Amino acid sequence: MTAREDAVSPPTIARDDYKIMVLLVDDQPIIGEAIRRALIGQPDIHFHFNPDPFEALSVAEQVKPTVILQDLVMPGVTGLALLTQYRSSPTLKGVPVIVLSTTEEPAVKSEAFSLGANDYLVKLPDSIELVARIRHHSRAYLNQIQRDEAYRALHESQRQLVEKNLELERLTHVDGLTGLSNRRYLDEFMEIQWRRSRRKGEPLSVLMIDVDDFKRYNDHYGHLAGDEVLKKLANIIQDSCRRPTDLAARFGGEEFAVVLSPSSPDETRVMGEKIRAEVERAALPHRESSVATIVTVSVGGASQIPTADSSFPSVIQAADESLYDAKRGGRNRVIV
Ligand code: GH3
Ligand code: MG
Ligand code: MG
Ligand code: MG
Repeated sequence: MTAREDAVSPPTIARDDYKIMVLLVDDQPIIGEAIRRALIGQPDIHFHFNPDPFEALSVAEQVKPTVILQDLVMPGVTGLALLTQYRSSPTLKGVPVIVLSTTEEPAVKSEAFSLGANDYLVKLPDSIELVARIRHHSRAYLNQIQRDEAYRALHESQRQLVEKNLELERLTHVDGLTGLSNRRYLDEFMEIQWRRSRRKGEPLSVLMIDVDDFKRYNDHYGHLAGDEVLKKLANIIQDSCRRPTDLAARFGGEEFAVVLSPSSPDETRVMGEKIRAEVERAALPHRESSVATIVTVSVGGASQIPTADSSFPSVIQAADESLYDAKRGGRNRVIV
């Protein structure tokens, strides 16, 4: 048993549950008549005779045989050439082919098998043996189709499970309103970057960004309009993070955090200023602001080289203190 059969073992098709479709491709109508007569009295065996070898492929694709009886010697094209064509057709490549030939030459038989024939009968075969072989090959084919379908279904359900897990993982890391990373992911990321910066002796920098007079914004424009502002600010902040190692996150409420690693205090200040200026440029109206007539943000930043006795919250705390200074200093400004 193959690993595939082991993984999925669907019930074998019972003999009466399927219809057998025999397609005979032979240039001689008299052979067609003889095979038709041999199959009389087998209600589950359907028969289609095609005397035109040039039509063989398209007829086979329409008829959907469970087994093909294939003549070898025909005018214009050989049965072995047709066999090769069946084997390279996506819809026919698995269909069993019984070669029907007048020759008993071992070399011909050998070539037929090497080109993908499943069986070889010398004309005219005994009708009991013919029926037995037709049943045998059709059953094997139909069982294989059923196994393939069960395997595909299993594969599909596994794929869906993997996708659901990825989606769940994404949801635990993403802020629902803005689509930025959430606080939980920020903490995980900071922990990793803090250790990495410590190993390398490089500074780790954080910007804390807080909307100015946002309570007044909500009071005047409503909470839903406030949510829309947060989404727009999130986009502006995300767009400012160009380096793959930069992370933009929603820290909570109307506060955002950006992690920059590695960055000097000067680079950190430049980045903070860029974000502040982009928010200003967006010119989102805010009539009740104490600073201007548009939405503005205050930004506090800090840059620290991790030491053995420090941990990542210390750089967040330092950035938060700078933010407080920016607020006290009049808002809409950057202090690093
Ligand atoms: P400051 O300039 O000092 O930062 O003033 P502020 O009004 O922005 O500061 P404060 O901390 O007093 O108010 C923050 C406001 O942010 C209060 C709260 O209603 C609002 N806020 C927090 N989270 C959300 C949110 O998810 N959506 C909306 N619309 N508002 C929020
Ligand atoms: Mg012939
Ligand atoms: Mg705040
Ligand atoms: Mg605020």
